[in-house]
Amino acid sequence: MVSTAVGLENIHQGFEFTVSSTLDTVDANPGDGIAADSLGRATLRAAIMEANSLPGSHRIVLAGGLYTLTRAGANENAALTGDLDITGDITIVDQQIESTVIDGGDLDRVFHVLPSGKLTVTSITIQNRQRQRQWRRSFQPGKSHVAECRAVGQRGHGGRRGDE
Ligand SMILES: [Ca+2]
Ligand SMILES: [Ca+2]
Repeated sequence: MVSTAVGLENIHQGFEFTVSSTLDTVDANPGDGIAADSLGRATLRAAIMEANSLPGSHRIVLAGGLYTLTRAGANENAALTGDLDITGDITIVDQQIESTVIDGGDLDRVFHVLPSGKLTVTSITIQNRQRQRQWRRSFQPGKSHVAECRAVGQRGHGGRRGDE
């Protein structure tokens, strides 16, 4: 994927972050309004860290492709390692040009919505998650909305809808 700095614009009271790299790297400076790692790459994890650190409702737009989580370290709640922790108000969508897959890499859950967080995910396939039974906990009722997503298990138990 192209590794350019994120283009962002202020929409309503929040930001829109466009992810341009499928790598799994952390934001270099959370809170500066820019989703970028130390090399300027706008990654999904950087966008989530940035959105978590800013007040308001934010949108993260993914280009199609495979986003694999590669930073080992479960039981961490700052989105630095393992699952992508959501503490802000975040909507994740894809551009619906081609399919978008977020792969947990068997490291942890994919998303963890903490009590302060709110997550909406649309039209994205989630696969290779550990802790399959924590799907509901990862998307707490009232705090998250998962629409038109597919959850694909790691042992071929595919196709379970994740809209709950
Ligand atoms: Ca930043
Ligand atoms: Ca985590």
